[in-house]
Amino acid sequence: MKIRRYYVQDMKEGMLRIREELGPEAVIIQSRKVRLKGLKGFFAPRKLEITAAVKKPLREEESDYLDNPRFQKKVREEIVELKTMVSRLMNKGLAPAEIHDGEQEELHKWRLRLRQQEVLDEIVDQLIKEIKEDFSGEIQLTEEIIGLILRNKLRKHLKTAPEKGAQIQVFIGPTGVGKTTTLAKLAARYTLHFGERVGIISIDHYRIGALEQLRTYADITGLPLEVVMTPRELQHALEKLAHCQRILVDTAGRSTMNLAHIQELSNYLQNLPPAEIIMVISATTKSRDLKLISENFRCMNYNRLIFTKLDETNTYGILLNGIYLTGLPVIYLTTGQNVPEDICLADLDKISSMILGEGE
Ligand SMILES: Nc1nc2c(ncn2[C@@H]2O[C@H](COP(=O)(O)OP(=O)(O)OP(=O)(O)O)[C@@H](O)[C@H]2O)c(=O)[nH]1
Ligand SMILES: [Mg+2]
Repeated sequence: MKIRRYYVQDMKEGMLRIREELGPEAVIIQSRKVRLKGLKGFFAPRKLEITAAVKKPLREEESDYLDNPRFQKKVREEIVELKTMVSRLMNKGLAPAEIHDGEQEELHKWRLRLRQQEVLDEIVDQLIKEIKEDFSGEIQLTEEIIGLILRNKLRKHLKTAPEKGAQIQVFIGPTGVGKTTTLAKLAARYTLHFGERVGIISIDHYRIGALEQLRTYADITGLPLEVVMTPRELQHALEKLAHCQRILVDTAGRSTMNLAHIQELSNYLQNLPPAEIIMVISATTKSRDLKLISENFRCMNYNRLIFTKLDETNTYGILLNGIYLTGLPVIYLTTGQNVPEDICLADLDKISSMILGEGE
């Protein structure tokens, strides 16, 4: 209970002051006419003394705090700071409403950057959420620190596989992504770089000219080439090339939408000895199509990825998206039409830098 005493001219003035200071809940405990102390009080008319009380007054410290000039100054400063912050965001075309759930500006910048790289929204959300949970309030998350944390996280989420994992490598994927070109690059790499005996098989008999491309290559390099038309012939060809340390199998590109064609090709691979079935994906593929590709080709039981045509884009989110959607590791990246040079081993650091837009 808070009790206060007022000296006023009359009850009307007293009620006004009590309302103002103690609020509408205040009650008058006592009122009486009194003469104020001192000589001045003796000659002046008598005053009305009112004693009023309120049950739940403002806490002493609280009311003192609000009245405190230092507190008021701090509030004014904070308002100025907020105003500056809002106008800064507006100037950058980043309206406050766009701040994701009140997301810290630096974190939001990275969110936008990952989106620009066309990393799938669900992956961006997950990465940012992890950072928020792991580092909430512990350290000042500057743009640079967030970049380092993201790099670390990407290294964990991305997957690569060493080369030469199996004797047989089958190249599958949509049309025109660079399967035959990549096979030629690798045939040269294995022969020239590692001194291996390499054999080539083609089960590509759909497109006119497709076989010619490989035949010319085999003629120039002197590598044995077997052309097969049925799954049974594939078995025979594999036996014929059994002496090779590496057997590279080219397939006809299948339209992602033509499930019958994909299924037909998968029949060839049913009784294959353990092999690397490599899904070749162009880095220029749209995210939505990537989902379709990863699902529609699933019946082929592919177990590795190669990304081609990295030279034709400057957004690299597809590397992370592809690994995320398939759960599979990448072996190689290709970066141009030149055979054999435009190919390199997939490297976690290199891929992370590309996705973070830090260039290589
Ligand atoms: N820019 C660029 N072009 C590439 C790359 N790899 C292949 N290509 C080109 O892509 C085109 C198609 O290449 P192919 O190797 O015939 O593609 P494919 O997947 O075998 O095609 P299909 O057998 O018809 O399904 C050719 O012009 C290649 O030179 C690459 O890494 N970068
Ligand atoms: Mg081809």
